[in-house]
Amino acid sequence: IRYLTAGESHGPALVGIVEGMPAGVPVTAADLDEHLSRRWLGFGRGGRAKIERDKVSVLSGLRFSHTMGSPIALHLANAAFEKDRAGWPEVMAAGGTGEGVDGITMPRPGHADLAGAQKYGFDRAPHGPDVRPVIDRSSARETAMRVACCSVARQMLRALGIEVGSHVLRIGEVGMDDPGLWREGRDALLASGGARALYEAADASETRMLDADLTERTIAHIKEAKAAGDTLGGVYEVIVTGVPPGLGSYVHWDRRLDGRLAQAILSIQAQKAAEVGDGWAAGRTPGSEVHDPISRDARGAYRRESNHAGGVEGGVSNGMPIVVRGAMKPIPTLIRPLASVDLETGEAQPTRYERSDVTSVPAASTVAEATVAWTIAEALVERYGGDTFEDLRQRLDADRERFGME
Ligand code: EPS
Repeated sequence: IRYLTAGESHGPALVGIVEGMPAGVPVTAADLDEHLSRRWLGFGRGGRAKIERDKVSVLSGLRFSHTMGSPIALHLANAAFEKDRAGWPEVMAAGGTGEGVDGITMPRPGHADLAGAQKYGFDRAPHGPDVRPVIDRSSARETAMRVACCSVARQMLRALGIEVGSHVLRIGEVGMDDPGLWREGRDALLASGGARALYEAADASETRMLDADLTERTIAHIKEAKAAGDTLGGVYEVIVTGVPPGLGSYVHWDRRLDGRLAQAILSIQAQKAAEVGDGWAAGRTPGSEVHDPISRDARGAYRRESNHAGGVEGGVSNGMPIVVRGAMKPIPTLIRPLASVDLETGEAQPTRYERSDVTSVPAASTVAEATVAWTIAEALVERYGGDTFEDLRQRLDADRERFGME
């Protein structure tokens, strides 16, 4: 299965194509909209959050609330295109010559601006340098269409009893560093309702954190950062429950599930690190405390008492929940100026402020749910194949029986 997105942040729309989904997967536009609205959760978003509504239009591929096996084409309008008074229809016009449109000549440190302009030649565009094309496609606005596309796969997982959820562990300096403080609460949620219970509990917090006291302290920290003209990054965790053993493979580098999960995280704008299971901590812990002992229950099913591996051993899912964490850098558009150089004059000059978010870690955590869901769905379709959802489900059920999964 694969998907493509197109669209600029301040162009008229985002579009996406999802290809290769089996026929017969139950999906509606409302299912996709639910995850799109979750992407706007979280304290610390800026002015654009008040403008966008993000309701998807399904142009093809679904009939009577099910996939048909044909490509699924999705459309999301950018409300900012019309509603902003920035003249986007002129600035982003597909035709004409662009004469009279001011170029953006100040690359912002931390954005794709300078490297992107050098790559595509916008540092010497027809009417002088203009990094606008880089800004607009590298923007995390694109994640709206990614969430829509990946949510199709996510609905397939849901119909198979596989759920994906996330919660935020840290924003800036405030975080849940001691896993002893939150692991029990998280595991109780997972035991009661799988990863869906986890994301629903996180959604109830303005920072998507499981601890109420920490949510309060984090909101205060975000307010301080905003007052100081600064921005904040953070760390979040994505968990997948209901995954059978056997997804991914150890036989070749690009089939390893853990490598593919890391790509799912690092493919998201502004993410700088990904870890599976104990991740970095495994590098400083002795083997006797890292590896998850194997046992067998009365029914003959293999069990693990712990999950330091994060559900993946040798690049193959082992039947335990998949655990992946991501780290996001602070948003590089700051009120406080950063040192840069004007591409027009070559002179040193501080950056100019544009509208931005103080933090979007809660949003990133929901986008990571989507991209991780896609990776799991892709590995599932590889293993069980199927032009029809029913065939895939029957093969998965047979495996679950074999492995003694309830
Ligand atoms: C973004 C900058 C902001 C965010 C945007 C991502 O947009 P603007 O430049 O129009 O203020 O609001 O996020 C979204 C639009 C979104 O849908 O999440 C950026 O530069 O990445």
